Amino acid sequence: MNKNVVKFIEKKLVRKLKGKTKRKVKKEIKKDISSKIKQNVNYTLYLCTDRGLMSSATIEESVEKAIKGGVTVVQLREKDCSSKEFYDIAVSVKKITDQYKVPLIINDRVDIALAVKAAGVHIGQSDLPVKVVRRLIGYEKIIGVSVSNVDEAVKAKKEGADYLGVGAMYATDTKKDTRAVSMEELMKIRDNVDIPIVVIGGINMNTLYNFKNKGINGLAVVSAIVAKEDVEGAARQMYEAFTDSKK
Ligand code: TZP
Ligand code: MG
Repeated sequence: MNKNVVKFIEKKLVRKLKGKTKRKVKKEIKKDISSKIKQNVNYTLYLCTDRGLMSSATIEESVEKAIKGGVTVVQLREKDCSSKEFYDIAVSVKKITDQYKVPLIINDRVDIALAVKAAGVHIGQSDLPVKVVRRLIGYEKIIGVSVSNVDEAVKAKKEGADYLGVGAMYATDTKKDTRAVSMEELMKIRDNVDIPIVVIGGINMNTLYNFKNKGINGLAVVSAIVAKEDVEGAARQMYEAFTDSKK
């Protein structure tokens, strides 16, 4: 364990031991450690999968190539499949994300996230409320929430979201039923909410420069990675352009 984490736990211990039961203290410390670990998630290049769009023969191949190129988080986002199929894919993709130590987030489905021991779940405005998801999934798991305005963002954070997906920043063929988010609204969200933000919707090599040096933690991308012939190269190019560093 790193020195800072040990120091952090010691400090918390001293403060929390005062007049509390051992069980309560243990629970609170676990909660604090989880939130510390969750704060260290690297959201720089956040891949959302889409089997319908991918250039690769299998989703496993698509995810592995993307990770090799620099993807730091993978969200399994598979619409139009049965629970069993979604579960099977999740088990299989989790083997790859575990191998590369990349967090796996499951779109929509709390049950599948729990079943495969994923790092967390991503929910939208018409999914289960954040509070309910938190109660079901526990404080150790990551909850990401899609938002399109500052009110939704503030509410999501208040109810326990760990990060926000803000979009759609640009119109995209990947998802038609989106609400447009202006740069002004994005900046308002950034100023009012202190959890990590990834931008989504039409993020590619032309648009990513608009989000540099604006306090945005990462780029959430579907087609500009999975649909490209060279998935690894596309991810690498985006990672390097956004971070100004080599991958
Ligand atoms: N939510 C808002 S836009 C979007 C989602 C899932 C799709 C983004 O896809 P792409 O191909 O990166 O524009
Ligand atoms: Mg959803």
